[in-house]
Amino acid sequence: MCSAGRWGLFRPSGFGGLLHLKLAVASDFHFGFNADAAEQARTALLDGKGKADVLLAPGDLFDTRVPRQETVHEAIRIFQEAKGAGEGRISVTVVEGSVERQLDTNPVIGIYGTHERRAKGLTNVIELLHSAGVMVNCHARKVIAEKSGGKKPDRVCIQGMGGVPEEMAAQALKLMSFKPVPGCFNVFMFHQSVRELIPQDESAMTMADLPDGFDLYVNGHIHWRQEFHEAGKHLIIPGSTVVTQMKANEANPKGYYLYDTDGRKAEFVATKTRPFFYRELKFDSALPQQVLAEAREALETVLRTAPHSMPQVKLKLAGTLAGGVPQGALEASSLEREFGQKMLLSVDSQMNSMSLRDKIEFLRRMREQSKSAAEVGMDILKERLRQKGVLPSELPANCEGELFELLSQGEVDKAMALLMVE
Ligand SMILES: [Mn+2]
Repeated sequence: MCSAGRWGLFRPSGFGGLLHLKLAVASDFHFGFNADAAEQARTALLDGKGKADVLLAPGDLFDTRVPRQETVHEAIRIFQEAKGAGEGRISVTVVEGSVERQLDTNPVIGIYGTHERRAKGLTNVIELLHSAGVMVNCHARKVIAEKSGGKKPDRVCIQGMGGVPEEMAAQALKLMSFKPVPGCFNVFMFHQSVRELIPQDESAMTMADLPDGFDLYVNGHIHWRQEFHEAGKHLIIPGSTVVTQMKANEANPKGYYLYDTDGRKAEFVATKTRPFFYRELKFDSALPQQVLAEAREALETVLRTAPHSMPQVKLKLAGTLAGGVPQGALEASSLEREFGQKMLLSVDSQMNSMSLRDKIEFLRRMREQSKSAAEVGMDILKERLRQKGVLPSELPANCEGELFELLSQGEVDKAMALLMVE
């Protein structure tokens, strides 16, 4: 089982010849998120197994810290099926400190992400599967995959760090001081946000924080695929295999990266997933029936594009309703009922009943009459009450100020109580 320090001291023999290893990198399966998660992960892993020698999975393989046993069971069966890429020519050695263990299979090599991470002292599900021999948890270990059959053995060494809170990533990488292994093609696997790619994430680590000298860096966490070169570092992020956030950039094809160590090239392989469409419609002073008609048309077009596929659709409605039309008049949820048999529809209605014109009018009044926002607000409240047919004489004497005050602070019950007096 344990060879005598074969990798512990690392043979200095430089690697000279061509490498002919293929790596498949698939990530963020989010097992347990929905029914698509397991099926789409399986499709990507088995397709990768057919084309690559080594399968890598950089984190968020499960959706929750303590997944249901049914979910774990389903994942185990998929990981078992995915074992054995490279047609029996790959031998895998796991190095942990000074202990080396050669495996009798070629399992998926992964790490835990932010979704599986648990507090110190508690077991995360990726480590659980590692102990059970279902997959390899690469966190703080070296995993060497060696391909036999050529003139010289081709070796790839994978090292990695499981997900940590973003603000701790740079420090954690420094403390773990990862070093590439001579004689191997070196891969570094992690699961973090990267500031160069997500600039709004100010706590995120940067490319410079990654350990130097690795031939390839693979990351999970970001759900849409990216390939990035920065200061000699080649980073690939395959994105998730399932749509979890329903953002516009999740509508791009999903799949995995196939990386060839020979040409040092990554190729994205799209795999079959439930089609996902993101549609955003903008309106200006529209009537509810106009909004619904346009929305229906957009959804019908989606159905024509992806017939018989039960697509997942996110429809965002933005802009303004015609003046005087209350927000409640737009029944966007009726669309979900109407199309529910043909698609997995989620409508996000952000229609505002104050039109741009109204907003400009509001600001103009504030400036011209040099009134405070509260005073202008009270004028508008009076106007709206008049529109509703409520005459000032019908209100309790001099209550508008108090009524406005209560409404502006969200004290609806107290405002109601005020109107109930007398
Ligand atoms: Mn994720």
